[in-house]
Amino acid sequence: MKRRGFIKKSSLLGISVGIPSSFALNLNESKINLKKFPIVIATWEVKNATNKAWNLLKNGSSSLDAVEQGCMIEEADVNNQSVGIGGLPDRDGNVTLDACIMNSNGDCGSVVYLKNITHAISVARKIMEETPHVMLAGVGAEEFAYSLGYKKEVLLTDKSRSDWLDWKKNSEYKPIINIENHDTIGMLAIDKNGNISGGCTTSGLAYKMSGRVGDSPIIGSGLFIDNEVGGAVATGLGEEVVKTVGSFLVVELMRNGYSPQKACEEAIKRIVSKKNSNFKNFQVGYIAINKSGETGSYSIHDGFSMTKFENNLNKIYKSNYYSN
Ligand code: SD4
Repeated sequence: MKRRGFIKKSSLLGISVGIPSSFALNLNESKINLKKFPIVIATWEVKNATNKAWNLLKNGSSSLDAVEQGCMIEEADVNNQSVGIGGLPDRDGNVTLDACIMNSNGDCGSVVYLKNITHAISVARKIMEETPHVMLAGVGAEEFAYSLGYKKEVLLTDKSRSDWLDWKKNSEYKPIINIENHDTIGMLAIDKNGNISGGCTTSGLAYKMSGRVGDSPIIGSGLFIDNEVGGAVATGLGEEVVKTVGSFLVVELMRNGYSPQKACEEAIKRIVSKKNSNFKNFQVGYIAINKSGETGSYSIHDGFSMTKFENNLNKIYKSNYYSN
């Protein structure tokens, strides 16, 4: 595929230009087959997480409970160095977590720069449900969590500490292409009633500047749900996702008739076709689901994958990608 072949100048407001009206999603006429549900998808290879979510969904839990508890599996996994406990620290050695969650009513909660608490996704949910706010940061978020009974924990494991000390020898900061099979977890689920929720949780970029916050807790960038249309979630270099409001863009493209796959592809094209984009040096990936349970995933480079649990099958799908 040639780059110039997909350079588009369309703005967010103009994205429906060129889409035949017959192709655009007619929300009233869309036929939802509830028999297809539940379904859950997640970024990267996280079968344990999708398994947890699926079991809850099968037993009639809401998509919100499913994505929260699915994300918690990865947050608690000390071997996943991109999420929760065991996450790689910033360049000063602090593990700081970002997360957000969004339900089918369009309510959302987000936590940024959270220290000392593994389950950032649950704190985000509590912010959504128990405060008048959407987002809490840093010490305020931590104090709020303690007020709910969360315990202070040490998130820097021996392994992550020694990786950080190794890194400090050269202190080279490069948001290089990401080819690990574990990463930020973004999860989207549709429950038996056809309602969509999503969650996203991360320790952010390894060795980031102190105070840096990425896309993952930013509603519309790291995650967006519109229960009439679908949901999307992002992984990779957050700065590039924020600049294109990536997840909202994917959902809005689906509203305008794109399939989840095409919507992910178009959102990646927005990043790589930006003037002076140095996309060769970083990775971004999206996954998406629409109201009928169709899914898509796409990334800039090879190495991205999606885990999907549907029809009693928990499977990893390698994503198509734009370029090597
Ligand atoms: C961030 N998007 O903080 C996250 C990191 C990530 O794959 O997803 N890495 O920018």
